[in-house]
Amino acid sequence: LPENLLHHHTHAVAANQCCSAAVQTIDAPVETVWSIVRRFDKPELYKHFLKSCHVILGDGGVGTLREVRVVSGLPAACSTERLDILDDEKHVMSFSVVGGDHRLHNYRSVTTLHAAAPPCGGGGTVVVESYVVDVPQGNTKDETCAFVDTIVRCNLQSLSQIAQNLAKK
Ligand code: A8S
Repeated sequence: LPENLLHHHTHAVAANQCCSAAVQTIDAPVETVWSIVRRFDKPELYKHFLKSCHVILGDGGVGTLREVRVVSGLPAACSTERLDILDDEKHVMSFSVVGGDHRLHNYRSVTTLHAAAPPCGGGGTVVVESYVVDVPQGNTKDETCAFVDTIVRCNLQSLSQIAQNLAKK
């Protein structure tokens, strides 16, 4: 296992929190996938549950704050998020939710990209995304993880589609 993989995906999880991770292989080079993931100002490029994003502070580097608005039909309206890690060499990005009108308090996620090794997917990318979040009042850990896992998996599938299309051009 890559050394930074365990490091970045090891979270301190309090008693009232839950955590999980998702993995997605993508048939596109790491740099292509990274060009999408690193754009903290444009998450709606691949997160289809978001309808808009505005940077409210910063220039896209660590410390930048964004406010995203969520499509209707979800138990959420908006979220304020801070960029915590953006490492262009190691391909690590992390953000945390610092406010907003939704139920995922203290959500924090880390996304890392890894070059896929031959024979399975040489030239491709393996994306690992892990998160930790408070379990909302009235919900169980399992319910919370099921809700978040669904969103994260949709985002990673859409990231895969977009990166693969970019790579083909
Ligand atoms: C991400 C991951 C998640 C985003 C969640 C889990 C969210 O944007 C949506 C619905 C919610 O209820 C919470 O990488 C929140 O964006 C789609 C508004 C935070």
